[in-house]
Amino acid sequence: MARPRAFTAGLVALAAAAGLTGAMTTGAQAADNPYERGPDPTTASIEAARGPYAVSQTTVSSLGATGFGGGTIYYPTTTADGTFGAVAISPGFTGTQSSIAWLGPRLASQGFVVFTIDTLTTLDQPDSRGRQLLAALDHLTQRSPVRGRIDSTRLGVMGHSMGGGGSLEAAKARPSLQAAIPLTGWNTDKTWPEVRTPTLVIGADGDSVAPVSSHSEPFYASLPASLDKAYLELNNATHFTPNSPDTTLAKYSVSWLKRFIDDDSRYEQFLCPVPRPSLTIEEYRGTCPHGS
Ligand code: 9J3
Ligand code: ZN
Repeated sequence: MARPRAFTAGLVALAAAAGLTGAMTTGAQAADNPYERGPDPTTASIEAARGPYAVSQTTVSSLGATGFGGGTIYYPTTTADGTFGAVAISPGFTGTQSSIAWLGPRLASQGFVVFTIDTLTTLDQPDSRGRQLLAALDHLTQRSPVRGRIDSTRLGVMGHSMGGGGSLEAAKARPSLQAAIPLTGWNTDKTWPEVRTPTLVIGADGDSVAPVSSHSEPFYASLPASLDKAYLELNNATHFTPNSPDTTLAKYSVSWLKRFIDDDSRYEQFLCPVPRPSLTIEEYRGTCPHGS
């Protein structure tokens, strides 16, 4: 894979010298990356309430789930575009899947199979939530009715609060995961040097439940310097901002999942150079450029 990629970069450089970048880039990338899905992205497309794919959904009963509490699978309706990457998402302490449900169709419409889960009990701690996210991914790829639509080598995890802490636990336990995104994450473990999964840590400036100074910031800082990682601190936001549709959270989550689950370099433009502070971004840090 490294050789064709370098070769493609060379072709693009030659094309740029010849003033042909626009025509060259699209064709070369489409040929180079078997995982990319959907049209070339724009700021409008990653900010949109819905992406290009129509979405269907199916329920997984707690009675039919092993090691987690069941949930809802959101997936692109079409079978014309091959397989998709998949993401499991855990709610936080005392929460149910309804608290993070908006992310199901939001992310699935961009071209992912998304599993919003219930936990075994609403009081489960982050380490348990991490194991449950992995059990949910196993269910998704091995037993669910949409298993044939999923590329089981291209999986990610997300979660809110203790579910975000759980997404770090899941990544630490299963380094084959391609992306992790803790949302206003909470964990008593502040150090994550073991993680090998590209991780976008999203915190909120006004979070008094999981203050960024004692949760998201040390999580980000402790991830390996060599890792593809980023820290997005939402401006004018609280611990519960991830429980409702949020454009900034969504646009960078979509970009991160596309960049690392689909290996889709078309989304690098939204991540690097790192976004500047704005009315919605308190702070953004990242290891740019991503990939190698
Ligand atoms: O999942 C969360 O919202 C974690 C924050 C919390 O309520 O911790 C209390 C122990
Ligand atoms: Zn640790």
